[in-house]
Amino acid sequence: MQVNTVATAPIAGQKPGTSGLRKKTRVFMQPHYLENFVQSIIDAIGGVAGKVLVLGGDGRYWNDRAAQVILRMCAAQGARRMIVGQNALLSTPAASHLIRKRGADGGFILSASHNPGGEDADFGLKFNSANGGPAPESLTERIHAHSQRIDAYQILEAQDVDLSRIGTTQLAQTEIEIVDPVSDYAALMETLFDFDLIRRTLSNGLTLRFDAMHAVTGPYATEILERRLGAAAGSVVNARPLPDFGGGHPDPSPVWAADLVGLMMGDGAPDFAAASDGDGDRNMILGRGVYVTPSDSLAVLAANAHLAPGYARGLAGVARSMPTSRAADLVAQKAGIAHFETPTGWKFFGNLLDDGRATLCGEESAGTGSDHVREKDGLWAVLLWLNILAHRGEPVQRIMAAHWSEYGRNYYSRHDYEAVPTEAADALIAALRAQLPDLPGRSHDGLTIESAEDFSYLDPVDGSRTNGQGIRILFTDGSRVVLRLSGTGTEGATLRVYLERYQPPEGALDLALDDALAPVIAAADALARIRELTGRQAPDVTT
Ligand code: G16
Repeated sequence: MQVNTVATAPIAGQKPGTSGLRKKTRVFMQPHYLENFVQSIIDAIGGVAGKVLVLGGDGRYWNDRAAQVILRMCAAQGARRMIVGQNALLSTPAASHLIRKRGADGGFILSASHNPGGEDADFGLKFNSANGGPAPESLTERIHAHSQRIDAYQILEAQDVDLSRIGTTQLAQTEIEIVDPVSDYAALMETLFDFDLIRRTLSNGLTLRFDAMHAVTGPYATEILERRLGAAAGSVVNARPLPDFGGGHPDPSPVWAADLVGLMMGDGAPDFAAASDGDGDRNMILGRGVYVTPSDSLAVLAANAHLAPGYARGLAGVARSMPTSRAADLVAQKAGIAHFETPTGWKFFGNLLDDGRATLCGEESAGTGSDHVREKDGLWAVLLWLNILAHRGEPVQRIMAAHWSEYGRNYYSRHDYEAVPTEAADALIAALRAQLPDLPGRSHDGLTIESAEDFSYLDPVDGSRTNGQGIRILFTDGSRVVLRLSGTGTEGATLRVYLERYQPPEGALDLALDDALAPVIAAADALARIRELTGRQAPDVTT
């Protein structure tokens, strides 16, 4: 087979964001766009000759075509073996597990996560390293640098590989091993959780609904929840992955999974419900009559993880991203274990997990996970919740009430202003940054500012420092406002405003969220002049 060396030129903007490169699908489909980025990855990791790499994605529009290009480029450049999920499907956590289990040198994951899919929607590609985790900043910077000086890429001239049949085939000198995307992952889950106990609890009447949102988790959830654990047939809904996710946003949030929330707040709701996103790494947790915020979910999981066999020895520590509420810190403090605060982006948890300092990690953006893989893991969170429910024999609502009366409650919300002109968003952040030194001591809406800073993270494992990770303003009563620009959008800038107010156990634990947060919301607007500088009267999305 012939290897072609194709002349190309750098394409601007191939800078991986919070999680890989995400662009409009049509941008990725432009001549040379995908090839340039893949070649930049290959060059940044020192070539693929002799290497073993994993490949799969969330099944969105163009997933199959992009997978064939990556196979032809890796084969052209001497990869020893490519381990590919059947039909080029792999959830992000399953890909992470496969990289680790097979000792691979890394893997390509095709996904734009919870962003919608289709020719006029979004596409993405990220590279994970040999530890199974997202490429660290140092590598994503090298990838970007290569993309800015690329002049050629190499690709094999060959027919498509049939990815529908499990087994091993050959592409030039490269072995292509097509694997069942679900089985290794399901086996891993059986080692972590008490499947017998969960099975008994389900057969004794615990009811559940899992919304796979027509994304990649469908086959995983059907196999694990219905087949292995015996949940009633039909408990998993929207289970068939579709290239356009059925026209929806595969985003497990109260906004995009509103039907599920409606079901859980109405009569006849099941005991437990959950949803996952495009690539299966996010989760949303609901009980009858209650939505559990991702920050609270992390805290409850941290407090109860020892009830699952995989965590019976306790946790080494808990890590959360800076904008995530501080509820998990309270659990860690009481348990006398370490807690860490990292920048947004799962990649920042990698060193803490590899070094054994943190066992559980979580983010406000609907991600929770543990040291079983190096990505957040939606179905894992669902199974840990089920294990806890089965063990405690209490409904979700009662577990939440008990948690808050023990630790207090961190009322929490995130307001997103989407597709703001980039200059306006940058100007807002710059203006706020300029005032930071003068803020401590000032009062707004009854809240007095204790400290105000631009978050900078010193990685305790490798000593690297990451600056400019979001502005956080702390008030003397423990309330907090954080502002940062999203690193995953594909249109203009998304301003994220994270709002938190703490009530101690003896405080008011059942306020309406808007009432609890009203002073923090008012202070955020006064300080950052959000309405004035964005021209928006209200956030586009509130989660
Ligand atoms: C990605 C990252 C997460 C991050 C989230 C939101 O998640 O893996 O660590 O919290 O984006 O990031 P941002 O606030 O910059 O948009 P996913 O599920 O989209 O891959």
